[in-house]
Amino acid sequence: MSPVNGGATRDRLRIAIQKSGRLSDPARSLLASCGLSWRESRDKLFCYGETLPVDLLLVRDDDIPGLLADGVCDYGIVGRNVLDEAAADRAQRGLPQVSKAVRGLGFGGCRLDIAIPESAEWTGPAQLQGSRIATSYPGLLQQWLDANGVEATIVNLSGSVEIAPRLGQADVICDLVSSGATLTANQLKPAVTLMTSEAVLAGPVTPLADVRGDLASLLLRRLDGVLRLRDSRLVMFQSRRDGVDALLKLLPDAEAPTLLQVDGSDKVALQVLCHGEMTWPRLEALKQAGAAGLMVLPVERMLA
Ligand code: PRT
Ligand code: ZN
Repeated sequence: MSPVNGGATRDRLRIAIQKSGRLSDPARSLLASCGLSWRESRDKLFCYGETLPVDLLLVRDDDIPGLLADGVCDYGIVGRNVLDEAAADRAQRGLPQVSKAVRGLGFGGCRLDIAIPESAEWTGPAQLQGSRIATSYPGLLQQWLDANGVEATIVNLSGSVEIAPRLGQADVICDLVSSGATLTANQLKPAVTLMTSEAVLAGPVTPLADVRGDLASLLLRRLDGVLRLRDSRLVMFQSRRDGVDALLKLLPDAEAPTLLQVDGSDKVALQVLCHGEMTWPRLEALKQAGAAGLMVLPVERMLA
């Protein structure tokens, strides 16, 4: 039972997302493509759900794990890095885990790397023995140091981690990296990856028992449909009937095809739902194997 609201149940689901930042637009549009819409409040911190009783709370991403733990929100969209750091902190304080990632969402991808000065050579974790490492992820870093038997001083910074070595605050850093441009601009280079991250839907370890549980199931079903569709394409082509097996071998990510006899010929028309990217080389390989009239169509909606 959630400790907030006096442990009372709520009849509306509440989802926390980042108010502004890298994850806010993709999180909103993902939820919108699940059929949710909201009435914006004047303070823009709370959005009342219109199509379904699912409200949004717009907050700083770092606050999301705490809001979930306190039962203020039921679900949240947050970087796995933030969720895992909060979990590491709870573990260190001997607290039970109350939230977990329930779905990877395929955006906000990055890595948590240890980066060292460009001029240094990376020889392995032992090199960090006795060093000072600046990071905003002390819990995850400490876990990695422990796992690698390294004793180092963690310099906990909430921002501008990458300039810490130049300011003499630390020897190396442990920070998020996506393109690597920030490291290069600060004469640093990636040495080792502690974790790869993406935005996740975080939710309760124990499923919600009241009406919010039903709402969550509905939302997850829609979300699965949306996520599945994101890379799905309907591929249509014709081929000789005896060439179909060879063609389908080139589509290992396809679902069972629909075959239609083309009148007055030995040809069949095929419709196949593929879940991988349909690149030009893949299409050219299909053509080479006898596919004619190839067409790749986006799929707008699917209900399994
Ligand atoms: O205000 P609020 O606290 O909500 O936002 P924030 O500034 O803490 O977060 P924000 O919007 O920067 O990031 C939100 C989430 O996006 C992170 O928790 C990650 O899960 C994800 N993400 C993906 C990133 C990056 N890529 C990223 N590159 N978060 C931060 N960075 C930073 C990194 O810290 C470094 O400073 O970008 C810089 C490196 O980028 P490159 O491309 O130069 O390597
Ligand atoms: Zn933040």
